[in-house]
Amino acid sequence: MNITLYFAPISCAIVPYITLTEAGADFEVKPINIRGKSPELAEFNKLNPKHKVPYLIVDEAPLSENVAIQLWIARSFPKAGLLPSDTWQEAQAISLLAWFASGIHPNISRYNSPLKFCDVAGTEDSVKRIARESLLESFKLVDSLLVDKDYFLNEFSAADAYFFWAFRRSGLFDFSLDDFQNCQAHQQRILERPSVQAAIAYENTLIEKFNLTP
Ligand SMILES: N[C@@H](CCC(=O)N[C@@H](CS)C(=O)NCC(=O)O)C(=O)O
Repeated sequence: MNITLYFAPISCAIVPYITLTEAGADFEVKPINIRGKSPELAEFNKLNPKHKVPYLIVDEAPLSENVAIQLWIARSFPKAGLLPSDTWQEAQAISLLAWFASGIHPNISRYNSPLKFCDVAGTEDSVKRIARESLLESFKLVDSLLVDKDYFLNEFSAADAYFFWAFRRSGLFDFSLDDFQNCQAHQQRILERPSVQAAIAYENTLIEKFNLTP
């Protein structure tokens, strides 16, 4: 099986990089800079009409959307235990993944690029304020889910990898996440995983190559 991951630094494409690495999968990475205007990005946008990473090609067939990508990785590499084998627990993990992808991620995007969401003059700060308030509300809820827990479920799962990205990405913004002690502890715990360290080391090479400011 040939697996290619289209990956951009500082993006949520780090989630499948982590889970493919956890799975011991053999995969090729195609790096792109989604912030720039390179020929690689133009090629990627032709290939993927959604213009978003992560984008996976498996034996020439494309798969988009992180939730589906996580489900595919988990089911293709069952020994890695990236989703619980119990059906109810698996549904809980997918519920978390879907919330992170559709409830939390869009507010990260709004805070990062408010003008993509409302271009009426003078509304930028308002879009950012509402996105920040929603993020803080979500992190408060996540913090309560992580009380006395190492992971969201019994073991590390794809949900931990996704939240790792969301919280880390939000930590690059200009507001404090210090109140969320359980999320902070979770972040440190996930950072210790070799898969995550490998993903970050690779991401750092691209941050340098593309001359990006995180
Ligand atoms: N719903 C998609 C969202 C993916 C997404 O928004 N990716 C961002 C990076 S974190 C992206 O590719 N942005 C490029 C752009 O908006 O131009 C998923 O869950 O995979």
